[in-house]
Amino acid sequence: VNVTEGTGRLGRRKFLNTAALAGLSIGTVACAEKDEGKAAAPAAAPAAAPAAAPHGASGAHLKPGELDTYYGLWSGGHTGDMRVLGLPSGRELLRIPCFVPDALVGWGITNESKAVMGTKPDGHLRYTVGDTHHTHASYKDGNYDGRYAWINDKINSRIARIRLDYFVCDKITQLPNVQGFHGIFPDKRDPVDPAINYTTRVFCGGEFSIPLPNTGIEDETKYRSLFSCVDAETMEVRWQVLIDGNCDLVATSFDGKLAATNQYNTEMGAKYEDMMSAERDACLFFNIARIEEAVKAGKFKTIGSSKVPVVDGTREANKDAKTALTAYVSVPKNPHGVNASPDQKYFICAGKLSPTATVIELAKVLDWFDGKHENVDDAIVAEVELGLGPLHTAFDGRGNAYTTLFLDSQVVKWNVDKAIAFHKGDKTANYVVDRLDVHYQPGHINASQSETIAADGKYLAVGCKFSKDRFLPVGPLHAENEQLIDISGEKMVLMADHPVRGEPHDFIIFKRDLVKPKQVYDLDHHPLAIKDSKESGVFRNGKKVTVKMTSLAPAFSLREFKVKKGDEVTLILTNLDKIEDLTHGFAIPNYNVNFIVNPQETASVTFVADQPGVFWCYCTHFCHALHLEMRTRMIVEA
Ligand code: CUK
Ligand code: CUA
Ligand code: CA
Repeated sequence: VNVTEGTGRLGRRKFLNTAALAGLSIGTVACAEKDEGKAAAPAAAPAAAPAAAPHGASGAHLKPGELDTYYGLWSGGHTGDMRVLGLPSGRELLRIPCFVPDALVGWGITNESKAVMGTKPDGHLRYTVGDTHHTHASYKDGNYDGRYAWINDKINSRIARIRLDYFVCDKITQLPNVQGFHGIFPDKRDPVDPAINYTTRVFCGGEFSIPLPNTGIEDETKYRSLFSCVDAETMEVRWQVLIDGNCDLVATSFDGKLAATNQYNTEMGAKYEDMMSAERDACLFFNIARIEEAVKAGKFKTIGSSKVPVVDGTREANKDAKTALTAYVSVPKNPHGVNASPDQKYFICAGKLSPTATVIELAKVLDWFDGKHENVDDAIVAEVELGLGPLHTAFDGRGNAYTTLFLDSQVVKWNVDKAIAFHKGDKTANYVVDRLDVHYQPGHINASQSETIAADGKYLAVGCKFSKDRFLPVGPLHAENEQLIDISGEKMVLMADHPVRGEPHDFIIFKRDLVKPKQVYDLDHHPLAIKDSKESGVFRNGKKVTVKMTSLAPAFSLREFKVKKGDEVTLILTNLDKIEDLTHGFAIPNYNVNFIVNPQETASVTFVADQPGVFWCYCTHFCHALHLEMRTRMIVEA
């Protein structure tokens, strides 16, 4: 397992370069692995390393009461939420519902959350499913600034923003004319205005090609994908780029000038065999300043009922480097992740169906746009073999990259400069530094502060898609295995396994002092806040009834309230408790109502009082010795 040379072991399984086998093997190797004896591998790897890691990063086990030093923001996968972890402990601290209703906080139940999620004309939620993959946070001066995080919903092409002061989702935007919105990355500064040294745009990759507009035609040669730019503040879609091929993941440069997406379907095939028919695909670069100039100059069209300007980024329209909006850099067959190195110089595409990583030098991409060299592929400074099924790459800030090898169930640590030297012809450059078995089939990987200028090379987390034998069996659905690795030394050291509910995909890890969470709301955050319990009462306007109530442990301001059968009731509840951690809940039996109000928070629900009777509305969140007594009666008169 301890193969340290850059090549060598790959030859025997080079079948990956041949088309049909490769696609199939991804599905089957995962299952076959255990029978091959790979499950016995942990004994050979330093898996038995004690929780106290030897290299200086502290162990994963914290003493009771000890706080973590890092936050992790994890995508929740098809539970449609974002998860907040403390690291290195791996303890889950919060789930932030975004795209999918959540019974704890009443997400999708309260009027406020429904307004964020989006409703149909009948008032019901438009969507109740989601599939989050990628989460990234806002930047300032090349590091996270603690304002926002964003997360994608692949199913319904929505982007959600999370406020990192309250750790809540405050806006969701659906991208027009996009299906399979996958990669997401905020820009890190403005390409033109040096004063804007922080995130103002978020780029979104459209993975599935569709007819534009989507008229339901079958001829897939007419399908196209769009790359979208969303305004970080307004969350409106600023512009889109019509492209050839598809988008997968997204990366942005530190100077704000470039964004890129890896493309696995340059063939624009509709069947997977077609999607892997070409030997090479692409990493597609976007020249942000030029795109915005083109939009300003009116060089765009719109698609269907969408008003969003769409510029032409297809190959045909962008042959002339000096005016090109896009550049298609060729990379081997069906690449997966694209990641920006913290030294600000490179984007790295992982090979997936090719056992390689491709290192693209950003300065040379900009040179091509400036007409300084003919062939944009000259920007490729390394294309080196790493192992089977490379997917995603993280960085330690010391010149090393860490790439997951899905098929090999390994993380490979490799030195970027040495890989470049090797590619240039120095065959003595041993760019592979270390390999570590992980359990099993890793997808995303990220290191503490990895894609910031403050990459600190302490912790590496790996999202293993299969956990197999690593946890107690709980029936057919296995937990996934998020593994934590100490990367502070030359050798990687496995620190801990963490079961996680499927399926996280991507995550970021950053120092705890980069966010300043607020623990109590400002009463004014809600225009309907009931600031004085004396404002409580039942206010009737025909069949519409507003019930205003406050909570102050252990009582609701109204001990009972009366409405009539058939009334449309809007109940507004403000929690007047100011004490940190003093949250109340509000449940109405048989009315499908349950939500919480945090200190000084206001929330409301609207429902039709269609069942007469007495309903004990009670506090669902333990708040006081008299929590069980904290109730109010809703009397619905027949
Ligand atoms: S994708 Cu899941 S492992 Cu959606 Cu980022 Cu690579
Ligand atoms: Cu209020 Cu429990
Ligand atoms: Ca392909």
